[in-house]
Amino acid sequence: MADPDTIVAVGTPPGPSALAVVRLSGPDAIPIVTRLCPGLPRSPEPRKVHLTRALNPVSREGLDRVLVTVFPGPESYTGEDMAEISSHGGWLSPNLILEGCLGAGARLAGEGEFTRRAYLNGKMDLLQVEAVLDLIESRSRALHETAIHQLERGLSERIGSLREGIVDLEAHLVHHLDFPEEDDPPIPLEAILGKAAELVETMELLLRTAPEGELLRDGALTVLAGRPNSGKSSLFNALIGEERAIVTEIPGTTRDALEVTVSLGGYPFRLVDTAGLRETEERVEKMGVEVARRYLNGADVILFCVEGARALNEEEEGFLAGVGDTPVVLARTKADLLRRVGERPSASDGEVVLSVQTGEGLNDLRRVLRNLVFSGLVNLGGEVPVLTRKRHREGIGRAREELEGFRTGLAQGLPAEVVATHLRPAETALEELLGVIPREEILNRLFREFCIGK
Ligand SMILES: Nc1nc2c(ncn2[C@@H]2O[C@H](COP(=O)(O)OP(=O)(O)OP(=O)(O)O)[C@@H](O)[C@H]2O)c(=O)[nH]1
Ligand SMILES: [Mg+2]
Repeated sequence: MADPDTIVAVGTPPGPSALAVVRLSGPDAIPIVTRLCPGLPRSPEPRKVHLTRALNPVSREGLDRVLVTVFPGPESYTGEDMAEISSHGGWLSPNLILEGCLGAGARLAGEGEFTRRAYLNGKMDLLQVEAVLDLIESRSRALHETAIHQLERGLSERIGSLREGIVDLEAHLVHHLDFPEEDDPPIPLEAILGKAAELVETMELLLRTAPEGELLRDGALTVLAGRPNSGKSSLFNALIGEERAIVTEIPGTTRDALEVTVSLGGYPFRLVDTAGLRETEERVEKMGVEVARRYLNGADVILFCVEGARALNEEEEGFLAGVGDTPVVLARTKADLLRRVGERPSASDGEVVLSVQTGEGLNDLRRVLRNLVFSGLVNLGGEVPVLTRKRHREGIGRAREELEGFRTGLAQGLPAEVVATHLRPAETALEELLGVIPREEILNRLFREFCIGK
């Protein structure tokens, strides 16, 4: 590989803040930072913080008082020589320092280029790269925890040991083949079959986390639905903790669908408030009802609002009968009004009695939603690494299929050299998951999601 450029970026978001960090990586990272900060020793002590002044290397004008740390490669994030300059935040300091670095010979980093270099230099595998992205973007504790676990190689180690298991199978099989027929083979066929079954089982355990794991990244699409005036927008506002949707006593208030991602009980939900469902000739409301139906078609869960204790009318029963497999939580709204008449519905499974006025039932609702959508992950309690991307599901799915082909073939008495052809593709699928061999198109797709400075 050609000697890479030295890249630079501001690693913190723009705007007023106490601190900002400009980072450099590449062969000239340390010379550039010593040019920018002439008060630094020529070879600053690694990983030690130096308080000094940053000057524009050309005009010599003072830029800020800064803290500088250098990380000579390979013991750095990217594996290259790196330097970090902590300055005051705001619009100017970090950008003037950035310009100074550019003037001293660095190039502006591309999206995710620091992490790309870390990967290409073997500092992290592809699953860890994805975890960096999830960690930065997570808005719920559940995704955050999963990302940290992945970053600490939780998933990588599991995949790594699956891959070793397959390599072992290959070795056993070779042994089995080489053995003269008259003697007992050192590893009986049953043992090989048993090991293959174990590997398939582990893969299936991982695959079972995928549907909920993938929802951790986007949030479960949760659509509020119900008759006009049933309290959908009020509940939406209460759950997001902000008065985002307009609430009035006039039926048919909401027209546009409003969408906000929130964490409920530590898990991410994409809440959508929609227009109340009813037959209407009013043009705008009718369009709102259409939009509501489109959202409902894609919903992971429906939060169906009905006022108080009243029985569902025919229209509502019809709606619920038509939602197919989509899980429904029935929110019995405006419970504070019920208390006055002393008539309360008894909460049952999938039903929550609540009031946005008193706040009663809201925590129950959060818990019910979490347990309904993320029951698998809640029950696993972090004991199994979670697959959070389609790429993970497809990779392990392919490996599982090949291994299953191997196992059934062997069990049916197909010759060992024939069934052995399943093992290499299974291994390759897992290697691609770890990114053992960099593939340009996978990298490009992934790093497009990053912003500059990561
Ligand atoms: N007392 C009481 N009133 C509520 C409660 N929730 C909603 N309301 C009232 O019910 C009326 C309708 O509430 P919205 O939240 O606008 O109902 P909606 O289902 O969004 O109605 P549309 O947008 O027209 O479909 C408003 O006057 C709210 O103040 C509650 O918990 N208690
Ligand atoms: Mg509304």
